[in-house]
Amino acid sequence: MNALIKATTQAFESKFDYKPDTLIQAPGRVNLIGEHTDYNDGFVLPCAINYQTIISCHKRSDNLIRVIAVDYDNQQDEFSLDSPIEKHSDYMWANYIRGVVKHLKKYANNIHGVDFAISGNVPQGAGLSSSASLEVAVAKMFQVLYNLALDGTKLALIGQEAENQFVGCNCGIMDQLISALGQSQHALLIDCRSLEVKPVSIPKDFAVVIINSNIKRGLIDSEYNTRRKQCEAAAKALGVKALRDASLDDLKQIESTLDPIAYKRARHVITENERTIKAAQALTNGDYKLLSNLMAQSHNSMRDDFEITVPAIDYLVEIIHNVIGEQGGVRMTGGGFGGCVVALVLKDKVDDVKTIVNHNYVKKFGIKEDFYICHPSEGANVICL
Ligand code: GAF
Repeated sequence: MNALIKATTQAFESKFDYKPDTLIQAPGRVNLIGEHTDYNDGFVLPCAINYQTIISCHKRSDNLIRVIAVDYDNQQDEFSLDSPIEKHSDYMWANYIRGVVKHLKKYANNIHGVDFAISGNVPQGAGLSSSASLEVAVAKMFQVLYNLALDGTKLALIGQEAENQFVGCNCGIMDQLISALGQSQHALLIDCRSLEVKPVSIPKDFAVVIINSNIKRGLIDSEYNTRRKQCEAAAKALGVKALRDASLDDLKQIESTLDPIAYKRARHVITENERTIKAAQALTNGDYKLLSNLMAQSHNSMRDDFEITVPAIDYLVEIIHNVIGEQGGVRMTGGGFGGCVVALVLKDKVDDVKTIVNHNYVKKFGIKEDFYICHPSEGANVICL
């Protein structure tokens, strides 16, 4: 984090010729269980991680927004709050910022301009929510600089609105919400309908290990939208508002009339909701055998029913499961089609996991993995030096 603070502060000073007075951070996330359930009004169990977006900033007295993207060769964007905010024609990164500002303006009419510099170390395109952390960091910056009466949930909703309506990705609320509300040493059980959150303690002797397959997440946008439509079709056939409202028995009753693919998608969501609630309970009770089984079932369901895993990810899950057994759990995390595996591992087993993956993964798939040993972290806040 110190390197990011230094880089953003230096970029700010050299471009704007004065010193920033506020530092903001917003984390990426890893989801322990509850995949593709958020947009079905269901349950998720993510934790914020100690990889984040950092912003060095200072408010302005006029209505200009000036921003430097340190990680994109110090590219710069500039726009005014006085004009309609349109998409940037060249810089994709700028659209996350423009989108947040455009949507934030609807809920805060007393904001003015800001100068800021951004950098982050959440791996991009790995399913660890680098974009959500950027959106939430920008929303948090305005909230802090202009003392806005918007809580973390509202900031997350603004980030999601920006992503859905401005960037054009139809994501659920999980990523922004955990980036805004994460708690140190806890995962959050989130009810994605009521947006109620319940902290679930992660035992100190466990590490949250993320293994990046480095498989580029191809087709993620189109496949994500297809999955959403299939879930909506299943909910409609069941006569419920969202799959959250259906049971496995309800689903079985309409099996003969439902498209078989929609049936499998719905079965994943319905069973994943049950597993997520049970997993939160298992963590609370210290029942790691149950947690291990639930994470294994979750992975199999993503592989067989939701069909969002790839062979390299299935392989990583299999070899890691063989090492940790029933003392912890492992599964793919995030939207799917590549990306990362998450493992809850006893700290004294972390080296064994690294060794088995180091020895086998590159040999079999010709790609080198990356490891991130994480700890569950605080959501978006002001960094006090
Ligand atoms: C992506 C989305 F952004 C989330 O809202 C969620 O649906 C997730 O995929 C799958 O669980 O991260």
